[in-house]
Amino acid sequence: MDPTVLVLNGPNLNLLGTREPEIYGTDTLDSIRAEVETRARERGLKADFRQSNAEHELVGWIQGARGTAQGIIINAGAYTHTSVAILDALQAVGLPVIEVHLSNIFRREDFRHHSYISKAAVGLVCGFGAQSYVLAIDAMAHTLKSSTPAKRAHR
Ligand code: CA2
Repeated sequence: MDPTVLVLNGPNLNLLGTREPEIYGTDTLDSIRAEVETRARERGLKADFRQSNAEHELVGWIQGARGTAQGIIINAGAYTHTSVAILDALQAVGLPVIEVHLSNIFRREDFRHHSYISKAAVGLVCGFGAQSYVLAIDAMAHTLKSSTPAKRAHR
């Protein structure tokens, strides 16, 4: 069975495509979902794509990934900069995590320069709009491939 990647989206990302296109682009979250699902299939993965405005729901989904998903891609939205609870959940679940942002958070306000999520992440993709998610799928496919026992044995 194809490995499952949980793709989580935090608060206000449901508004994509309706406001602030100069920062976040014109893609809607539904169109990003379609792109992510297609790329995941091409890379031999299954994407489980979700969005919530509630921190506790995101924490619950991360906890539930143990035993059901092989990796997590997360755009935690504003919780990126505030949530120790999401960091703790990501560290507890012990799966490879890739952090994603549509915008380049380092070109923006100072308060966006710090991410709690990064501490739990293998890596970070930001600044490429919807393409950040597609690149993160590629990075996750690579990460999962290089951590399979068969591959490790050949190193
Ligand atoms: O660039 C990103 O992906 C962010 O995670 C987006 C968050 C922001 O707080 C982070 O600093 C960077 C905000 C998501 C809000 O999305 C909206 C979309 C359309 C209209 C209004 C907000």
